[in-house]
Amino acid sequence: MKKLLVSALVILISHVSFAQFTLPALPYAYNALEPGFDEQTMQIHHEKHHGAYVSNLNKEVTANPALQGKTIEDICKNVSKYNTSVRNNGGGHYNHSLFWTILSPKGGSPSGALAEDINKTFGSFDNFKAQFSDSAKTRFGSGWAWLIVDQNGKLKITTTPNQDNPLMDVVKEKGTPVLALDVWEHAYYLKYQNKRPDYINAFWNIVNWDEVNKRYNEAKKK
Ligand code: MN3
Repeated sequence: MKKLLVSALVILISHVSFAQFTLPALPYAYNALEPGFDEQTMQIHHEKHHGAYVSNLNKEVTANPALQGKTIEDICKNVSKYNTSVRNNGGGHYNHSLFWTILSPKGGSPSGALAEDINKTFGSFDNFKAQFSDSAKTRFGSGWAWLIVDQNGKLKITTTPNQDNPLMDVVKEKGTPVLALDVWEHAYYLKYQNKRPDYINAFWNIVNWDEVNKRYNEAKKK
């Protein structure tokens, strides 16, 4: 019996040590972003969709020693070295981890250097919102809209298909993401059905601009 317990424990510990990536807890309750992002969508999106990216990515890590000990940023930056499952699930994990942190029930607007840069680059905050919304609306199929600091330190709006992101060495427009919007149907279909523009409008009321400011300042230092 004792032996059995010990081997069960060993199996458990070795299993845990292989979980290189974990599903991060949301920094707010599932219903905190209501009415814009509804509770049921948030729960399924976080637990089931993001959860699946994490567990599939961990399966790839177990199968491929080259991934072991690597950060998710590192994997994204060198994603051309790995298979499609790493690209899709690694991207899915990075993108959603970022997405949850740039949302907040508080809302608000950009401030400081980011606000100035947005005005300088896009003319005004309203122009920026219009251009970003338009990119998000017209991203065909599943994908993401981004505000990035590009390799020349300039703000830029981009989109990527599937779970690709601007860190990846396979995308055309590279940079450090500071704001992200998931435009997969799973992000909005329960509440908004086919009305992606309504979901995008709701997004603007729940952006965590403190976090976006922080990401912008860090990206500019690079
Ligand atoms: Mn998603």
